[in-house]
Order: sequence, then structure tokens, then C-alpha cells
Amino acid sequence: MSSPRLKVVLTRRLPDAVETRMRELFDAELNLTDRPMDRAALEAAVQRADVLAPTITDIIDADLISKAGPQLKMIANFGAGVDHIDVDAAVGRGLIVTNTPGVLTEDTADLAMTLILAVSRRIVEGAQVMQEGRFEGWSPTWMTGRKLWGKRLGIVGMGRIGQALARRAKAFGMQVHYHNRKPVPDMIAEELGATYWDDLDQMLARMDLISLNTPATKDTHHLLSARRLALLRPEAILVNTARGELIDEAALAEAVAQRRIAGVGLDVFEQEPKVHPGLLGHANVVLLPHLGSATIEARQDMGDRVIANIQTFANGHRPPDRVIPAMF
Ligand code: 8YV
Repeated sequence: MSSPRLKVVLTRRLPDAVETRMRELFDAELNLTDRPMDRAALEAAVQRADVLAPTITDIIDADLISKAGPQLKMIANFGAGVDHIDVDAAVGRGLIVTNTPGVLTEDTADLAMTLILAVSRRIVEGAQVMQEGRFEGWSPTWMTGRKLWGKRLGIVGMGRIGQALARRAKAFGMQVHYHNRKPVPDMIAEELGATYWDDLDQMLARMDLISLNTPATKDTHHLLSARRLALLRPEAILVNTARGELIDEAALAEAVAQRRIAGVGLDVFEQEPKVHPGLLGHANVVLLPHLGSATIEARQDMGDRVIANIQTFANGHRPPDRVIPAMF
């Protein structure tokens, strides 16, 4: 007799093809309304699911995990970042946690580059001028931004996305610098012409642009604190496509108000979907609604990775994208 199909609870709507395949393979429970589950709904979900497939909008903390029924075996996250999941608590309870690395690398690097370009070349301001019919003709001194070619970009976190951004930056004629727990292998450093800084403070104080590409962990919370933001050069541009928690948003708003930073591009926020009010209404601050992996292809690939992880587990094998606590 074949064993019953795994009950997989999806907390949000996923691409149609992903949901359909999930229904073919598992006893998949879809969330057709796409309304994020509140706490009570999540508690009920972990009491009936064999596998929970959450997203960044679900807080899977130790308390929620302690309320899971004995049938829960796996948390198969739709997304690369797992800072919304207490991985220690989950693994401590014997659950398998997986994520979807790799498939959103290029898209997130594209978005970081988009923000770098948008802030440097005043793209949003320019587009607004056109939309509002305020273009009065070309002028030699009007709407001048900053050149990228020859500028120094400091990448904080040289993992997959950091390296993908470095490749783009190199193609734009920028000098790549980076801070990471350890240097990348020589071959990669040579390919990227990248300069390593073991001391983040030293790097921050010297760069024309800074991009954050490191996961949110207890060690990286407010990595860009008020003290570190004060190290930036007044001509510097700061871009964040990783996690809002990496920056002390109130301190950043103050730096913007005091014109201690030339420009800011943010795709992620400390209290999403809220944005610190001090960051709104500035021409030199470009804000996007967490679009890093928002391409049709990446979201499909993310869903396929979730399915592959669950299916591998269902077949009695070790899922390819297992998250182990020491990883983050
Ligand atoms: C995802 C992300 O869209 O994968 C990540 O870590 O930040 C996003 O781009 C989101 O996490 C989906 O859960």
C-alpha cells in the first residue's frame, strides 16, 4: 500500500504552475486569497501540516514552532533568506528547514545595480519631471547626477549575490571592494579585480558607493549603525537589497535629513511594509517595494526549488537546500 501524500500548507499564493504541480505531487493546501496568515492561522497550520511552505511574511518563531503538532516534519521556505524563521528552534525540534538559494542571485544583483544607477543618475526624479509635464528643455547644468565609471563600490557580503553584483559593477568600469567574513578564493578576486577589507569601518570610510548583500542574522543587525553611517563620505551612495534590519533606519533618516549622505536606494526595510517616515519625500532617496526576486522566472524557479526540496524529502533523501543553523 502506498503511503499517504504529504500535507503541504502554502501560506501565500505561488505561481500557478507551482501550485498545480504541488497539487499533483502532494496533498497541497493553497491560499487562494493570498492574504498573509495571522498568528492564529499559522498556529492552526503547524498543527495540521506535514510540511509548511512559508514566505518572508510569516514569522516562524520558537513559540510558533513549540505549538506545532507531532506530524510537522519540514519547513520548506519560499525564499533564500530565513531570518523570519527560528532555525535553531526548528532544527532543535527535529524539523528540516530548506530555502531556495541560487535562483534569485542574478535578479537581486540586477536590482542592486538598478538602484545604483537610479540614485546616481537621478532616474526617478527625471521620470517624475516627464510624468508631471515639467520638462522645459535640455540645460547644461540641470539634473546632473554622478558618474559610475571609475568609482569605488564597496560590497558588504561577497556571497552569490555580492559576486553577481561585482561582475556587473566591473562591466560598468567600477573598482570593486568588499568586506566579508573571509576573502573569496584568489581566482574570483582576480576575475573581479576585487580588493578585500577585513575591517568594515575602513572600507565604509573610503567608498563612493556601498551595497549591502549579506543576510540578516543577530551579528548583522544594525550593521550600519549610527556610528558606522557617520563614517560614510558625504558623497557616498548607499544601496540595500538584502534586509532592512542591516541598517538603523532612524539613524539613516537622520543622515539623509542632515545631508551627510549623497543618496540612498532601498528595496528592503526594517519593519516591512512600513518605511521610516524620515526616508520619504527626498529626491535623493529611491525606495522600492522589495522587488529583488520579483521576476516571473525567479518566482517560478523558487517554487520549483520548494517542490524539489519537499519531493526529495518525501522520497527519503536529504533535501538539496537544507538550512543548518551554523550557515547563517
Ligand atoms: C523573496 C527574498 O521574494 O528570497 C529572499 O530572501 O528576500 C525575496 O526576494 C522573499 O523572501 C520570498 O519569501
